[in-house]
Amino acid sequence: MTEDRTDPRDAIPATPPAQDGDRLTTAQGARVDDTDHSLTAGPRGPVLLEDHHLREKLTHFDHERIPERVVHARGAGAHGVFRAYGNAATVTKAGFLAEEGRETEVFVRFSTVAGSRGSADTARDVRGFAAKFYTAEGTFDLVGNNFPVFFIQDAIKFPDIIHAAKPHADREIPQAQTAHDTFWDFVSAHTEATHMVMWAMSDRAIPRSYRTMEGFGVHTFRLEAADGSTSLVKFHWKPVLGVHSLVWEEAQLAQGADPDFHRRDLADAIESGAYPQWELGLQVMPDDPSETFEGIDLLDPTKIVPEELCPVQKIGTLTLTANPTNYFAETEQVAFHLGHLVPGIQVTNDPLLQGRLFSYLDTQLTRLGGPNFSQLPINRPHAPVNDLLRDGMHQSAIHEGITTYVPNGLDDDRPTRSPQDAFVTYPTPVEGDKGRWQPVSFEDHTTQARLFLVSLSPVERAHLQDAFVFELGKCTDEGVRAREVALLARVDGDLAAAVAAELGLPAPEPRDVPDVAPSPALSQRPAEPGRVDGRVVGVLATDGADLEVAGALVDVLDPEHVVVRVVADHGGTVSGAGGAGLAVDRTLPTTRSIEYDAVVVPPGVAGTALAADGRVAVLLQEAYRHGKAIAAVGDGTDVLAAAGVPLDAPGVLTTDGAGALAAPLREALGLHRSWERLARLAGVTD
Ligand code: HDD
Repeated sequence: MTEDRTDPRDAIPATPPAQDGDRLTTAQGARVDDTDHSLTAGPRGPVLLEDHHLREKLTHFDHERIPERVVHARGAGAHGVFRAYGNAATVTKAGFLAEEGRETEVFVRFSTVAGSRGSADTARDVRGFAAKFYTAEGTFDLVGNNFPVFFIQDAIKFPDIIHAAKPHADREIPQAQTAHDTFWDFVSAHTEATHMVMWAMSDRAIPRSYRTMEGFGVHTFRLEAADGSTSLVKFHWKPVLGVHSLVWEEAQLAQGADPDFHRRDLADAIESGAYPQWELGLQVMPDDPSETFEGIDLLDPTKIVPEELCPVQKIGTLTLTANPTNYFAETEQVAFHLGHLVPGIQVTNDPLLQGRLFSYLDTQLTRLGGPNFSQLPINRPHAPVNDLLRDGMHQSAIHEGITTYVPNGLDDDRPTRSPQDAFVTYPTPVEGDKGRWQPVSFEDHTTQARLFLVSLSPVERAHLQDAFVFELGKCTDEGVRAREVALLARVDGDLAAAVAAELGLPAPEPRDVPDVAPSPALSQRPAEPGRVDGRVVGVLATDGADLEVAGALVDVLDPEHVVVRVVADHGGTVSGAGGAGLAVDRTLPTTRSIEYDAVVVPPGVAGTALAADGRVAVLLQEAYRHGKAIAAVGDGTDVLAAAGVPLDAPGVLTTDGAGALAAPLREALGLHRSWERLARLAGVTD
């Protein structure tokens, strides 16, 4: 006789227990009455070893940290969705790219490279742009940066460049920056870094926001279409809001005033419904056996293919719609890997890419404590998984059966294998002698560095020059500075001479420089006003001022997701001239100019204690120096004048009435900065 019993295995929770029920419990589910007092022998006696709750609590806490990423330690993530246009079907069979209208969940992590997890967001650095697509055919990771090139051509040098960029080994300074001897010692000796160094010294290295950054897959990938044809491609992310940067002083200020500047911006934008968007684009090139395009070696990660030679074809849109619920569980534990590939996307022989294929899996083993990291919620594929991997640290699946191998006769030879819809490595021919080779086509290190330089607008070039002066000025070794300046002379004689002069070095010997035509797509200087979502306008306010302007701006700019913030001399509310109250968003002690893309002075502020506060003058002067729109309504002009802001300067808007301000202010925000003013300040012609 069989008893009608339930299977006790059914009671095993499918997911790890967390926050189940209202009662506080131990990790074993025993209810807890007091978590604030240790078990002691009498009110003043020693703590007892017997206190299992205390020991569990402290032990768990002691192990709360995992090793931070050796690079890209500081990051911010978000969830979103990718929607394919369908036009990529001609080049790839990857369903998430090829099928019109197909939506795929994505998790993106943005990061800086050099700084540790607690470093500031606005350091001059490359930004990581890593996207995990949870496709129906398996997970695909596009692990890119906001620069299209890299410092080195071969992964074997990666530990060296990173050691050189990280803080000095003796004192562990400086944090999160390349403005020090070892970095410049390395890049001045490894001339292949020259192109990337130009990007790193440009405004691209200090983005205004993650939302206004381009992203690049950097390497050339091989796409495979349903008909078996292949092409060589480069991936691009194009931000719908345009590409915009901070200016250097602003980036430096933010490091103190708001070290979470980018992280906050991303989370606030998503929370307010100003969903960040990028279009994914492809540069598609023939899969020629030479693996070159117009003479550019496509396996060299220090080279771009100018968009003018091969336009970027947009194939879908990524929209970030949700912030992580838990930073550690999602942003910290997400594990990217270039080997996470799906049918239709193949790697090439780029030696940097090849080394990365090893490093990313390897690093997760230490960082996430073992080989089962793909079982962590954020790393779980959204496609069905049926692998033959078993056991190991942190195994949380309960596998069934005894046949952990194939072929097998005990389970009908399951799981089945077939090339149908599988990732099958594309058969590219390989031959050659084993050796540590340096391809001749990898030897030109200056042409594209110059291409980048000559493509910049005059203001961007001036900023780049200032960045060289700052960074090399922080190097103490004169030999390092001189070597870098000599290298610069191979890119541009004027730039090298100007940097040398500011450093107090002799002018470098003139060198022949390559003759290149500019690629206008490389400049960030906008030709016309773009979108303004998430931009912030600060309105100075004090009791008795005419605050109608704030309301007028909200009416016009709010539908475009512009945030209008009231900045006052006290918290709570300010009452305007008409008596109406306005909630205060920021007070002088807690704010700094970096928080605003434009500053507005309404009528009635002049002559008040607010206007006389030195911090208002600093705020306006910084906004002026940083090329931001500054507006004054009525006698607000007196406040600008008192702060030394020239009323006739470009980007300084003065009107009599609140209503007339919104349209010109919107236009100024759309241009990001007054480029004309920045040009005047830099002493160049725009
Ligand atoms: Fe890398 C992290 C991007 C070269 C080794 N890398 C990492 C991240 C990004 C990139 C965005 C952060 C991922 C995240 O948010 O978790 N890395 C790049 C790009 C490169 C590049 C665009 C050149 C084109 N990386 C590169 C090389 C190596 C590595 C040549 C080693 C041979 N990268 C790593 C790593 C990291 C990493 C050590 C640290 C944490 C991680 O992988 O998961 O394995």
